[in-house]
Amino acid sequence: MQRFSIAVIPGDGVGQEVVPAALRVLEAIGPRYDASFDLKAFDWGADYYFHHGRMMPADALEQLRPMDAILLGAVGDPQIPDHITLNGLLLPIRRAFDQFANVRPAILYDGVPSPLARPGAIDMVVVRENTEGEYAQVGGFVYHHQPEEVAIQTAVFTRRGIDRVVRFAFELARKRNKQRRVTSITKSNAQGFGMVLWDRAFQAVASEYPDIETESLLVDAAAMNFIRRPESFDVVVASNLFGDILSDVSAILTGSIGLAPSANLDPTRRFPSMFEPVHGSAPGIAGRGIVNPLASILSAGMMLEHLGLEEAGRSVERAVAGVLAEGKFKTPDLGGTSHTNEVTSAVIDRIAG
Ligand code: GGG
Repeated sequence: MQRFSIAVIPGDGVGQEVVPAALRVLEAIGPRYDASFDLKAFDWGADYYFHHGRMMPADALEQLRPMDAILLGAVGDPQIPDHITLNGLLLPIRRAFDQFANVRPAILYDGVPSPLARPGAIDMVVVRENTEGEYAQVGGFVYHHQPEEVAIQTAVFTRRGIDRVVRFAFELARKRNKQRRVTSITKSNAQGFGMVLWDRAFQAVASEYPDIETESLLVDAAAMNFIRRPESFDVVVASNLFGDILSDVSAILTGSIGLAPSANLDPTRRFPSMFEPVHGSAPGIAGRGIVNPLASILSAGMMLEHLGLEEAGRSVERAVAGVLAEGKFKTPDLGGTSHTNEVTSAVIDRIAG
């Protein structure tokens, strides 16, 4: 029996509903693959902030460091500015554990309506640089809170940071063995330093992969082409901000952000990687039992793959695809009336069957 220690951070809003759904699936699948999960729950997030003035304790990273993986729900609360919730929990974890590749697959499953109505045609992965770029939090205020206030926000691009995420994207294109194409996204016509460095690094790494086709797009053209020809994308590699934005586009093209999983990977495996749905805390529907649990369940499937339980991960994805294709249990974001628990049970039934 393989045992894995999993840090569980449900966080805020619908995170409190989708993480228990993913845990139900893990509980069902573990025995089938001779694996068990030692879960350690952490009550960090907005409620913790209201009591302690911070999103997680000072030694949070030390508590997480020995774990095999982290399963996260969502962060964000209407009563707290979003930059506090994000910079107080999500971003420090990504940076401290060098989770430099944020992998966000977008697959159009059978049975899911897409605004572009091209069933089966979309199967792409956005690889988002996850530790630097526009999210580096370098800058400051001058004349803070005065009428002449000035804010400076600097993006940080390092050759090491670009090289490693671009190389990860090429390796992923080889491993997927689908279209064998990597598309790089920048705005290097306007951002003449960091993104020019990105273009140069991309070309240099690409020369090591003559078997993989390449494409470079400015982010505005990429936004257009995600809509116009989504089927042409295989692996897309982009900076922290552009990857975040484009993966919301790819999520909605494949039916719903409620179906979009993600993995924050430290591919070197020095530190625990973190798995979370792309969606946020969705306070508008939190507590009603109608949030789509599938993004969180698919994220748990990605965690299983990362832990070396590849077949278990694939069986989670097959079960989700089966539930979607059948179309009997769908949450409201997909046009249905099912509850979170019903969709989760349908996935578990398929795993068991
Ligand atoms: N599922 C995690 C979550 O709450 N994401 C919301 C969010 O604002 N994410 C920003 C980011 O991924 O950078």
